[in-house]
Amino acid sequence: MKQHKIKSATEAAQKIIDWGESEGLTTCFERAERMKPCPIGETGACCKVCHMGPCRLVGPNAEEEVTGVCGATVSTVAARNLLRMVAAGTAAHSDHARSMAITLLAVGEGKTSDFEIKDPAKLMRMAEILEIPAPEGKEVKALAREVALKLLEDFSRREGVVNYAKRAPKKTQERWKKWGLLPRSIDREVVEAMHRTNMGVDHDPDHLLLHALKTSLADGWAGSMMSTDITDALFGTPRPVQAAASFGIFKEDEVNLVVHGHEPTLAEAILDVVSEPELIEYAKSKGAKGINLGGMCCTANEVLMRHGIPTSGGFTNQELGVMTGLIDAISVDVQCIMPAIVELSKKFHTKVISTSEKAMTQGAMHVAFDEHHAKEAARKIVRVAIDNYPMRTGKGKYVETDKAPLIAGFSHEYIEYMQGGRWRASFRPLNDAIMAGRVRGVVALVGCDNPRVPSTGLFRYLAMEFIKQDVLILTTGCGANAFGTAGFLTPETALDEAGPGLREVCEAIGIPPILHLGACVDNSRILTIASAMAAEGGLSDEIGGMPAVGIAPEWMSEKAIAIGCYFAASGVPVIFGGGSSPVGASKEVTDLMTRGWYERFMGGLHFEPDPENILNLALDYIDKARTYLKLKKYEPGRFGTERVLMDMAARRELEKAAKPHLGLG
Ligand code: MSK
Repeated sequence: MKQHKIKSATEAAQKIIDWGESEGLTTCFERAERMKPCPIGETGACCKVCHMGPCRLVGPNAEEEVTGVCGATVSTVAARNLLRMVAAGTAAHSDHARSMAITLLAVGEGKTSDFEIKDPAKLMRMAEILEIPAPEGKEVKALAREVALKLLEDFSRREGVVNYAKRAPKKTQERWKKWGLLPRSIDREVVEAMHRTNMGVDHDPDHLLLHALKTSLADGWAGSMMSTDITDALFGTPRPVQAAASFGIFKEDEVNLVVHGHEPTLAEAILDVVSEPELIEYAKSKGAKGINLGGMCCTANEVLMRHGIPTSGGFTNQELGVMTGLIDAISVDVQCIMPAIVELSKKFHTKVISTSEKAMTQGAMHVAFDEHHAKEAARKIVRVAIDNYPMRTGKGKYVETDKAPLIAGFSHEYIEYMQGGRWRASFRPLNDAIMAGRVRGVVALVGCDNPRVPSTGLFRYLAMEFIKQDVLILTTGCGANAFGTAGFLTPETALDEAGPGLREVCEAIGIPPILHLGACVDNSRILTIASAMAAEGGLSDEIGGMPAVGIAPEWMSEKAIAIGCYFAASGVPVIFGGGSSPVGASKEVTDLMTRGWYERFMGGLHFEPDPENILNLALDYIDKARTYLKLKKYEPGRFGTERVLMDMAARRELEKAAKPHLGLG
């Protein structure tokens, strides 16, 4: 019997991969094996910004001796390439944010009746931060309009600073000011990045890299943060919800419709119409018992966080989902959609439906979506899925039993609430737990899953090691999907796997040791949490210096680089795993991004392929931060019998508040 190579650490995914190989089907896993990365481009040593090249800056002493035709050095080229990645990643998150702001404006101006403000309290908080005069006296729609217009200024302001930069701790802002990093507006920084990296403009690696940080801050503290806020205001701020993950979410006797991509607007409209009696009747007329909505990638995270819609997994699961033979239609919006799913879907019965005017896929059917006629498009899509239900051929590998329970929905507001209830919401208990050494530190394990490593495997390995060592994990994006499908997003994971200090904290509050914060755009929630922890006191008074690290172990997207850079500029050491460094050709650039950025911002960006080294480097950063903050030395196993985190009355109140949401009581 043919031995299959392990390509995914998720058992169900591996079963489908094996089956696909035996059927001669092509997936990203097989293509990743066949398509070796270009060794020159991989390390940032290829310059193709003009047509005298592409110039390949290689050789034993390339950094000292080789230049491109124009004289650009390896360091200039590597820094320029990195800046272009950051600009592209920032553009992606922020254009998504622009769509959200435009939707908010449409709601505010009464130009759509398909959406409304579901969380007026969140809108009010945004208005207060944006210093909109007398927000409490305003009608919700009028306020939505003002908030939208104010946030839309962040795209095109010529001078000044993006609105939300003031949400960062003062000291963090001072560092940005000192180094000229305060972003003016999203479009301005992205355009300037493209200008500076055009042939013959900015050649100084350090200067280029500083603009990479400035551009990334426009992503984190403007585009991504406003997207998170607007989405919460429109569709509800997440609170813990129970749901399920993996391919077992598909139902054999129901129409399976999957929402895939990133933008939540259409998915929300689909969710609204999917239970309409006419559509249910229509599904029944085709022989189905009902309509089953599932998610994929980050659109999945959006509807999972707010409504408990189950997820079929992250980026590398998209082709495998089609190969179950059970998806009747997959509606895609923007970002991280493999064009390969269209060809693959032709071998099954699945209909792929593109919906964004920005994102056409050859061979897919297109249903145009816009926020003014959202439900109309949503109904069309649901009907396509229903019409396709009878076309199932029976071909596919359905992993029937594979479905893991999970708890998601940890917005920063809820994390604050769960630590003190409605009236005493704060980050005090978490800060205290870190100060005492119960919780050693916090790691954000985020970002893409990747077919070039056993997909989701690095997430699983690192998460288990960290929680054993009392490190609390925050997760977003496909990392969160990886943990969901692994069954790690339950409070039981804390009981079974966490170190004694972390277990106590998780038990007291009733939370998993890995908190699902949302889609990749919701990494902004981590910035908000870090700022709140700094404001709470007892740890660092800025984001830099916290016992916290960011890790993207399997990254692949330019968006991940933008996220890594905004974390680094905000004061968080970040480690990218999985493969080689995109600036590996230049020691100078590598040194600037690690040592140089750490000296200036207390953050930095490492590329480290070895999982054990990632673990040790992260723990080392955490322990160094503990020493720097003069906190108690972390001692493994020190806690576990005594319970002094909160007094009993406080804990009872917390448990009473948390249990119904967590389904524990
Ligand atoms: S979808 S950017 S593979 S996290 Fe947000 Fe996942 Fe990475 Fe896309």
